[in-house]
Amino acid sequence: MTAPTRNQKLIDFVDRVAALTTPDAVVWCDGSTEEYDRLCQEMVDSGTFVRLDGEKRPNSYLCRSHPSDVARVENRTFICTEKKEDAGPTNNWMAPAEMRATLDKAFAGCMKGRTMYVIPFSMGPIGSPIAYNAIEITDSPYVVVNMHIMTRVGTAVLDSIGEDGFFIPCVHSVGAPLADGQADVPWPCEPDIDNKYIVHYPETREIWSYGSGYGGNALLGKKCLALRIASTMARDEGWLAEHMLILGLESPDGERTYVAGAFPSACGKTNLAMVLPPKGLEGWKATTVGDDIAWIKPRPDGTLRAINPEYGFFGVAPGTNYKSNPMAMETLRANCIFTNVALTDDGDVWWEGMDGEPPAHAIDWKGNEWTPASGTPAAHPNSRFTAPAGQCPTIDPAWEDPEGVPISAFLFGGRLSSTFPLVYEAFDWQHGVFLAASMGSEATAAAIGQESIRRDPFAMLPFIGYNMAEYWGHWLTFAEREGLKLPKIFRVNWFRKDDNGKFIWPGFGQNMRVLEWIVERVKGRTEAVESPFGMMPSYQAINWAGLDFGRDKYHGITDIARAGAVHEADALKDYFGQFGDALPAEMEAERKALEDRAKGAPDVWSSAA
Ligand code: O2Y
Ligand code: MN
Repeated sequence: MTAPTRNQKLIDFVDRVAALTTPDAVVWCDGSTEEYDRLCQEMVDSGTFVRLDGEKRPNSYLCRSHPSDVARVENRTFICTEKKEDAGPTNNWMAPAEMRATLDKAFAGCMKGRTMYVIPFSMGPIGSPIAYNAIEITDSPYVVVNMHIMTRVGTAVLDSIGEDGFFIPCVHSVGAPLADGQADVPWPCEPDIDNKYIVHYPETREIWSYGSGYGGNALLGKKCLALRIASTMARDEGWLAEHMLILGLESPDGERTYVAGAFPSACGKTNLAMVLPPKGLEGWKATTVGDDIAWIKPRPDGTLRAINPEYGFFGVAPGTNYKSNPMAMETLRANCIFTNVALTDDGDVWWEGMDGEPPAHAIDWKGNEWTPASGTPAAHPNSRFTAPAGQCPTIDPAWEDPEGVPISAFLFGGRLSSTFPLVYEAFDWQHGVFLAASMGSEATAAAIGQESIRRDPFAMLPFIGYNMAEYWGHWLTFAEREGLKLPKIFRVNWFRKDDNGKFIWPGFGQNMRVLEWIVERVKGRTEAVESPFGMMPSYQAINWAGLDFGRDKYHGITDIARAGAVHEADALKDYFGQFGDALPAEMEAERKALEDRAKGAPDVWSSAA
């Protein structure tokens, strides 16, 4: 096939990869519906896809991966910078030359017997000043159709790259060449985990992925490009590439405020991205711009404007239901790909936690007969839906605006059963960076106040493309930039428990009450009380209309035990220690300030009065 571009760099890149991997054919993807439908049909014919019932789940497919290829492989994910310290202590590092030699061997002939697809894609609206173009080369048709949903794919991207425009080269292979006459399998991949490689060269902006066909390992626009490579580009170019949802919050007077939020896994990030205001807050509206990644650039008017670089949602299926996330359920009605969920007898999908009774019989994610008595999950815990974002009923009217949306507040969450209050606001930008750098979720709870926190700074631990401490320094520089309208920064925690181990805060739609307080703080319309952790709402500062949530319960989710706060300041000393000289002095200064405030606080500090 002749290349549909005159960009010599791109033609050379494709030729080089084809010469190395020796596919049987090279296909340039045009992003059309015809292309999507044709590849899906080919995968139905080959046994990779099951077409779901046309009435129940129109234009949708089920796919089962190899049982060994079900999630991102963090221990096989590498950041290859010339100097080890530039990758930092939280990343796997290998020298670029050594990795290139290893990958040259792995990729040699690896596409034999397969078609090599060239996917031009844009992360963000094509041509947006916040977006970037890229090319993914892959030998997986599953990747092609998922990329159709997750990114903007096609000829318009080639036009945008033009004859000499910039693009980020991404190379992916499932790592399963076919010998002459060898039959293919439904999910080809390299079964040995030690032979899988998810490799980033941040200095030259390249991605090479070998051996896995699953999610973040293979859809290279997502974590590899939009976070690991983009975070390095953002550092070098003065912007932010963040693991954040983007949410619009429209008050009863019609004014819309945008917030971006970072949450570690299992904190309900997708649910919050599609939150519905609860009874009592009917005048409020929440709109979805993005559920996972935000690219945020300072614009000439001093605002920080964000785009969702993605075009679809790649969400965890189990636990998604009409109570936890009604808007996601509506988004999934048609035109979706489901990976590793169960297949019901009527040709629909099912997963643990879906509304209603489990089916009496299904085919589980491994393709085996399943009943509720089987004693194994029908859907894999990391089973996924790939769904077009534009189908979400709460999608924001500006979600495709090339100029992005102005961010007024950053939220940082975690899953913590004690000590950390429902919501608190940073005293200033530097304190906010400290709050984000120290966030995480609970690992174990040996005793109240003694929890061990698995730190996940900015929810970027697996996704930062350079030294984590230097990344904090990058955030700190925003305070020094002239004319920037800095968003306020908040920490939130929906997960405090009572003495019986029960969650106190109802969460889900009720989180809108916290978001309302945050908007009111942004607008300067409500007071806050100074606590050891930050500025907090008094009981009466929260809008309780429609919810019976008394002052006693409020104590339970907002009181701060001095012992817990002192313990946190102590624990952070060890945590920050690993970054050595790279740690910005401001982080230790903030840690010390927390220690002093905590030591000077009463046994139990309260804002509930
Ligand atoms: O398991 C995977 O390959 C996907 S991981 C993922 C997918 C969507 C959004 N976020 C994540 C994540 O790990 O943060
Ligand atoms: Mn994510």
